[in-house]
Amino acid sequence: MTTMLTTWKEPGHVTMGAASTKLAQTGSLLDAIEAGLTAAEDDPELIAIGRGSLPNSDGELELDASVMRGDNLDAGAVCAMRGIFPAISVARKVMETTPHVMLAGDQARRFAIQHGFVPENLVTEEVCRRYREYLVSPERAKAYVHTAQDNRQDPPHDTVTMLGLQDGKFVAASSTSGMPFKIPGRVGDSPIVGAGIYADDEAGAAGATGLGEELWKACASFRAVQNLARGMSAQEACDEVARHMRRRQTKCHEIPCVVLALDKNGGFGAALTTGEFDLWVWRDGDLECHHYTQVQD
Ligand code: SD4
Repeated sequence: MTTMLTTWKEPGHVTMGAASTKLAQTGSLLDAIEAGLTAAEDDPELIAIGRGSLPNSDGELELDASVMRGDNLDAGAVCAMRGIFPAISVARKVMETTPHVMLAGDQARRFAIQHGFVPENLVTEEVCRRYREYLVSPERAKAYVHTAQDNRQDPPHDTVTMLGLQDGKFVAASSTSGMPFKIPGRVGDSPIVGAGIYADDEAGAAGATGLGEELWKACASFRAVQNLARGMSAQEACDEVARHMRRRQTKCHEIPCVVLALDKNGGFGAALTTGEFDLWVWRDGDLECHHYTQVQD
């Protein structure tokens, strides 16, 4: 039995399609999750991950990605890496070929080039257009990406975080361009083990998406996995994290912070501090989309 979870409506569709195809070809959960995130990074329509995603305040894309396996707690990550696709594959290379967990910025890019990745310009025409809008009206551009309050239809968030369980083994991974128009060099929760992802075969896996600063302060993913280790269901584990965040961190009342989890029985859950969220769940060929709203205090 294999179960995979992935975040947000739009990128989730792209991600699960590629991940399930890869799973059928290779049988490897790690390969499947890498393929899912790679497909989302490659899609220029998705504005929060990889090619065509929203830039920092200098107009440059700085990408964050991470992967962790629950069998041995190995992990790899890159942060603030420019002009390399796919970031998730560089994170996997860090995990599999170095003694380190994370490489940052231009040195992550250098490592990637040394391992055969080809530098390229991931900034599309649409990114340039949105960046020009940001230069004209920074507050409006930021308000839009945080709340979609100007009624445009496209989603304000679509960082992709994936969790998987196959024969008792967990994988967690995430890829993102981070918060749009961030200060150059800013790194969010997504590449941080314990914040954006965590996996431990003794308990389960968890991941996060949303306002990275708050998710990181809460160590949201580690906290959710600790809850699983204490015997909570995946839904209870996520609810506890979201409630704790709402109680302790007022900034997460304004901008969604989402945590998702997968337990040893394949049970899943998600909870968020405000707003709405869609989670895709794939189980041995069956795909469902679950909708969530703000956790009850
Ligand atoms: C970050 N957590 O860099 C990411 C952003 C995100 O959907 O998840 N957006 O803070």
